[in-house]
Amino acid sequence: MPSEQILAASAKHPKPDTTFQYGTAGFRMKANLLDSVVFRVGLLASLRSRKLNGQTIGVMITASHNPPEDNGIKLVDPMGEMLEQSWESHATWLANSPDDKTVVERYHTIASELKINLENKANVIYARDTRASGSSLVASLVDALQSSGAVYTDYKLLTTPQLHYLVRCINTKGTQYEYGEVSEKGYYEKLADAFKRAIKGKTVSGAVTVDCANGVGGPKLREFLKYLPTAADGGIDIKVVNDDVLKPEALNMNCGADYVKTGQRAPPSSKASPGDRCCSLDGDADRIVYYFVNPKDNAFQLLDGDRIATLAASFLADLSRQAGLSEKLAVGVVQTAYANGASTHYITSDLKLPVVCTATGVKHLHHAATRFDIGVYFEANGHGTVLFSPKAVKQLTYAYEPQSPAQKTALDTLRALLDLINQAVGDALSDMLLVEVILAHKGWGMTEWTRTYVDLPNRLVRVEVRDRGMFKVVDAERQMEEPKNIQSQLNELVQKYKDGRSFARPSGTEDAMRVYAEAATRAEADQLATRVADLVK
Ligand code: NG1
Ligand code: ZN
Repeated sequence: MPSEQILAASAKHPKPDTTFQYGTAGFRMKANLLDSVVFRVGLLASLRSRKLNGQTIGVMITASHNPPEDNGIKLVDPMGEMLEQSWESHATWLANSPDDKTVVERYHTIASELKINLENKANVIYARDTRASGSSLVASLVDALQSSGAVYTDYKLLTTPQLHYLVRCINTKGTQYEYGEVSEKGYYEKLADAFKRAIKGKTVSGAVTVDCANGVGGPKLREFLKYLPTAADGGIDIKVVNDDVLKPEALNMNCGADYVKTGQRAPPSSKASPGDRCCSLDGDADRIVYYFVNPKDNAFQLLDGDRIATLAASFLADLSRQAGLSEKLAVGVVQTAYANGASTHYITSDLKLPVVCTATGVKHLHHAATRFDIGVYFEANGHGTVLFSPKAVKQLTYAYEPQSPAQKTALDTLRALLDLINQAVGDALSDMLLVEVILAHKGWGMTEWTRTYVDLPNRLVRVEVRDRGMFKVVDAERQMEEPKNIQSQLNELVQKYKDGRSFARPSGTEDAMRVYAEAATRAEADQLATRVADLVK
């Protein structure tokens, strides 16, 4: 009997005295607290697959940019998207069951409330990043999958986006939306082929140095290089750095996308010369930021998610115009309130494209991007991708007939990008090739890219508060509704600063408030952030 098996298996994974919450990035915390959570998420993965008539569900064990001693777990839905939001509360509820008996009871309650036929097949695939705690957490996951009778495949070490890719490939296999071959090799082949088509006739100038945060992106990028043409063959030269995965304590330490974005500086280990094009991935390779040292003034210049979004949006809008498709396909950009105001202004005033602002968390951006035919979404921290609607896919792949050789050329590039860009989730390796392709097409170096707009000075601060639950924010987290008096005081403060903008919101991943402020000068942005922080303290 599965119930007895689940009960017995659950007893091997006792819950510590902690309250868990499935947040913006699934469950994430110190790895030593996660054993019971992983077991219970495994049970939920079985239920989710059964609910969806045996479609394959993904489980990723990673804590992304967090320190090496952390880990985390998240579920991937059949098309490679994040777990449907309504299921997050089931995950939280199951994870907080006080004892094994309650685990089994809640497992059955979820099944009966959601009318899940427990006789249905359950199919689950999983992978992990390079953290030392990963393999023991996988063992807990396997206990759950076995005791709940799921069929499962272990994909071992993968980047988060690679797992999302595989889930989508499996569930679209044999349909008209077939996404790719179901293997890691299939992922490299698909992207490498798309890259070759997208870069055709253009030259990538100089090499790009990729800091892999000493995470899973390192070995995966090295493997990927075997499929990518070098510059000598009309491709790209990629220098891989910070790819030491044998020293677990090196993960995300003084390197990686989060280090670079938060500190606005290159990793101290960087040997790049002024002008060199560099980028950094995070620990599970779903985020990327670019940067370089400007040879003119030796100043460090960051090109974050906002820069990638604006670059991609401008290129895709140009291509769709050149292909004769601009009337048919609506291009738009999705950002969060953390996007630099200068980038938003550039998109609306210069690119003349619509911008939608959503709450923090990729699931919100992803959802909003599906409302455009070509929806570009990025968080400022470098997590994002571009989504093509079913209508866009139809136009690009067969419905639209180009009227001239120029239109045909643009259409071919769009088609290549459709395959190059990961449609399931933000993917640092795919995003990097996208950026490289666009720079090559535009004939731009880092200086030209930087010149598109000037970032407004900004400051992000973390504020410890007694209870972040008392803060209620609305309007894509830009307005504070509760406590009642704060927003009007915040407005008064903001008015005093030229180009001032500020908001405060409770973090979804840490027990703290985050305050963001921007203004015309660095000193003013700092001051505004401090004053708003004082308001919420
Ligand atoms: P929180 O802790 O809710 O601010 C952070 C990032 C998000 C997102 C999530 C998930 C900032 C300001 N916030 O969320 O953008 O990436 O983590 O990892 O960067
Ligand atoms: Zn990540």
